[in-house]
Amino acid sequence: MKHLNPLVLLLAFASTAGAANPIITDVFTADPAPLVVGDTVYLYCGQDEAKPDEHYRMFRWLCFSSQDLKTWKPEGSPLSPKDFEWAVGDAWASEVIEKDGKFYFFATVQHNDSHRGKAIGVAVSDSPTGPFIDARGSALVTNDMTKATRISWDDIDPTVWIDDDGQAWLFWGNQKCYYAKLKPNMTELDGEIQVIPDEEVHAFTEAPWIHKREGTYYLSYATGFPEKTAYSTSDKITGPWKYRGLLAEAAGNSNTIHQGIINFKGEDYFFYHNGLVQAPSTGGSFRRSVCIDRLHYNEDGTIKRIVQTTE
Ligand code: FUB
Repeated sequence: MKHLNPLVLLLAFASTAGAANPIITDVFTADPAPLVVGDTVYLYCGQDEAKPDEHYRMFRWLCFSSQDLKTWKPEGSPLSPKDFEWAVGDAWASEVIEKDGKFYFFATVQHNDSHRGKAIGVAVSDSPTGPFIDARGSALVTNDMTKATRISWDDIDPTVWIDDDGQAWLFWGNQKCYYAKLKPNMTELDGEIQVIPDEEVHAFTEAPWIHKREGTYYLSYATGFPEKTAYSTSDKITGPWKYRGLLAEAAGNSNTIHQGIINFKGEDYFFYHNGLVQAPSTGGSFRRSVCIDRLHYNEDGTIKRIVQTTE
């Protein structure tokens, strides 16, 4: 039998090591929010710590960094709900954005006033890896502010977009997609909270994410339940939005999928989570794992259906 050169074997392994889905295999990770800073992608996600028969148990957010989207360096936990004195737990979905050299961590938590339900806080740091500190000492958005509130968990899943004119916008929601301007300090809303009309976001569930390409704004979001990913487009950040169809089918063995989209080194990527078995542990809707797959556009700017892979 012909023996393979061990160096060739090593290089073959090294070129794929870490490239497989899920991208993190030693802990369960959910709600990916990727941020590009120069030649590095910082990935923020919640850690799922539920046992196989438990529902959400999420005590902290984790950060990982990568220069090639294959090898991920753990950067520890830059923030937890305990860092918001007015919160009592639940490290649900988040997004971090850079403005003027500072990093703003918009995070979903459970408010300590049970009438307020889930709420959105904002923490700030000079570094993408933290530590982040509460920038307000109170919730940025709470349940009693949104006029269309019907459930205690509708103020979740913040996503932030800074437009070409420097204006920052916050989008969030469950069942309804809300949006509002942020003041230049990034820590206060500026003006009324708006609601995107239902017909502009088809069967909106949660997890809005904004990105822009060639003058078109893309609003992607989880639709239905179990969730798939859908998207709408507009030529203005304030809409009106036109529903464009499905972007991704339901994620394996998870009721949620929660996507994040970036362009990195000229290529487009779709981050999401699934609940597939992660040897030697069982996955599921509350034991999720972050995955990455390629995102491709058609010539007319519509997005091709994401192919979920294990590679
Ligand atoms: O991880 C907790 C919640 O599940 C998130 O806030 C939602 O987007 C869903 O993924």
